Amino acid sequence: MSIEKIAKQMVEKGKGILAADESTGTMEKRLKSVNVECTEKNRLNFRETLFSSSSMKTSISGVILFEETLKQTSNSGIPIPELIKKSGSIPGIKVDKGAKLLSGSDQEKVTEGLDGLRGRMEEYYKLGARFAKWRAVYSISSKHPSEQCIKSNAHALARYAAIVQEANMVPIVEPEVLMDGDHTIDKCYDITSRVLNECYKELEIHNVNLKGTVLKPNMVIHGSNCKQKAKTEEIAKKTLECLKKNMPKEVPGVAFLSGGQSEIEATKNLNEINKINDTSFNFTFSYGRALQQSALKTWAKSMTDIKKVQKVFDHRATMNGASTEAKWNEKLEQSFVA
Ligand code: 5MM
Repeated sequence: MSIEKIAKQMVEKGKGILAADESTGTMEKRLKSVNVECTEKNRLNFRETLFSSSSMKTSISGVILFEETLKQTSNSGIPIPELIKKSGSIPGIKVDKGAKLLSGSDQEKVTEGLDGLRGRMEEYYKLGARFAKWRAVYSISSKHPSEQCIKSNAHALARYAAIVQEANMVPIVEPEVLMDGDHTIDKCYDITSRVLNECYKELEIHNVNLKGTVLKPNMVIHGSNCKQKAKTEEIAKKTLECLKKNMPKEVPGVAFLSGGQSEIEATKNLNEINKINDTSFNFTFSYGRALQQSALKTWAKSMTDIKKVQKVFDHRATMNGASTEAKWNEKLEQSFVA
C-alpha cells in the first residue's frame, strides 16, 4: 500500500490511534502509580489485553508501539504486530530516542535519534511496522520556547520524516507544546502557531511528501496551572483556527495527543472540534493516557479478569471513535455499565 493510502487510513473517520509507545522509564511511572511492578511480562500482559479487545476492530486505526513491544510475542503465540493486524489495525513504531537537553539553551530539549535511523527503519518494516512516530517537546514560560528550540526540533522532525518516507512508511510528526505552566490559551495559540509554521517550513525544505504524513499536535488549550480555564467551545475554535492557519492542505489529517487532559476532556474537546470542522482535514485522536488510564487502573485491581479490563478500554475507544464524527454526548458517555 502507498504511504498516502496508509496515512488516509490512519485518520479515517470513526477510528483513531492508540499511543502505547511509552518507553520503559515512562511505563515504570505509569505502573508504579497503580502499584504494579514494571517487568517485561507485566508490560506485555497489559498491552496484549488492550490489543486483543474488540474495539481494536471498530475504533482503532493504528497502534504506536515501543521497540520492545514490536519484537514481543503475545501469550497466545502470535507476534504483537500480527495481533494488531488481525484486527485490521496498523502497527506503528516510536523511533525517537527521547528529548535530551539542548546545548546552548536554558533547560530546553531537543529530540534525538537520527543516527542510524535509516538502518533501524529497514528492520522495523520487516517486523511489520507501517508508520513511525517522533515527538518534540516545547515548554512555555516567559523565555521559552526559544528560537533555537523551535528551529532545532523542526529540523530534526523534518530529517526524521524524510528518512521514514524513504523506507515507505508514514511519519507521524508530533510537535507537542506542553500544558505545564500557568499560561493562557492565547499564549498557547501563539506558540503552537510558531512551532507548526517552522515545522512545515522544514518539512518542505526536506522534500517530505505531506500527503504521506500525519500531524500529531497538542490542542490549543490553557496551561494546567492557569486560573482562567477555557471552555470546550473556545478550545475547539482556537485549535481549528490555529491548524487552518498553519497546516498545508495536502496533509490528510490530524491525530491529537491528549497531553494531560482527563479522559472525558480529551473526548469532549475532540468532539467539539469535529462539530465545527469546516475543512477537508480529518481530526482524530492519538491518545496515550486519555485512552489507557481507566483500563490501567482496572487491570491493576483485576489482572486475571481480562474481559473486565477490555470492557473499560472498549468504552473509552468507542467514545473517542464517536467524537471523530461529532457523535459523542454525555448520555452516550454514561451508557457504560461496569
Ligand atoms: C504514550 O506516551 C508516549 C511516549 O512517551 P515517552 O517517550 O516519553 O515514554 C508519548 O509520546 C505519547 O505518544 C504522546 O505524548 C501522546 O500521549 P498523551 O498521553 O499525551 O495522549
